[in-house]
Amino acid sequence: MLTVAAARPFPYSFDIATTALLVIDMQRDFLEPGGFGESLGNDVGQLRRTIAPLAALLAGARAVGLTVVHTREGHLPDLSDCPPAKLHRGAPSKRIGDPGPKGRILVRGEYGHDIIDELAPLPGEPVVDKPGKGAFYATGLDALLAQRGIRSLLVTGVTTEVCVHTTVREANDRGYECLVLADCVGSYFPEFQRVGLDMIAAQGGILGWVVDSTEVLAALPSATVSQPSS
Ligand code: TIU
Repeated sequence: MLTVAAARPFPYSFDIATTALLVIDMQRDFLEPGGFGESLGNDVGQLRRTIAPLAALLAGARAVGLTVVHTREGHLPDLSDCPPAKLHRGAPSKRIGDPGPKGRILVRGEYGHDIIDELAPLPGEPVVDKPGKGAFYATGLDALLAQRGIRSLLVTGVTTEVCVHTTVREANDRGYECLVLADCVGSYFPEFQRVGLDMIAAQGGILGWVVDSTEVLAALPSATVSQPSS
């Protein structure tokens, strides 16, 4: 059993064999110009600070053999899995399914829908496509985790208050122990980032735990964490 002493509201313990690193929606549609995130009026540059720490955490997780699961939010080309309420919400400059510089907005199979190059999944790492904000809604994620005996989730990705929060709430209700990595989750709104993380750890960890990724890397077996070559 490994322990992350600095986690709030209290130390978080996990076993490598029963823990997965969950990387939520690190897609061009949210992190690069011309995609869904920007179409909603957001400054996509706000999310990019998550990339370097998440790449380092991914490397550390892979080195010790942690299960890594990626998710992508998006819809079938005919949008049959996109409820009208989602399609028509807000006043975006482009709607889901419209053509954009990186392909049709938030549509599976398009360039913009895929995960950014810096965090590309390795062969064998599951990529769960999801039509909603939560990664458990209308997906096989719960069964995939159960089949591998996963009980604890190290949660990363974007955005903190939307898909990360929804997924943590879904996971918490299903009995998973969620540790959210503060520097590896990002919001378009700095105040939502702070309050979103506070909401998870408040009330004695009502939804889970929060800590920076460096604390998790420090807790992993050191012999197997790769060192930069000199
Ligand atoms: N708009 C926003 O903040 N997020 C999303 O629509 N999806 C995810 O968070 N992945």
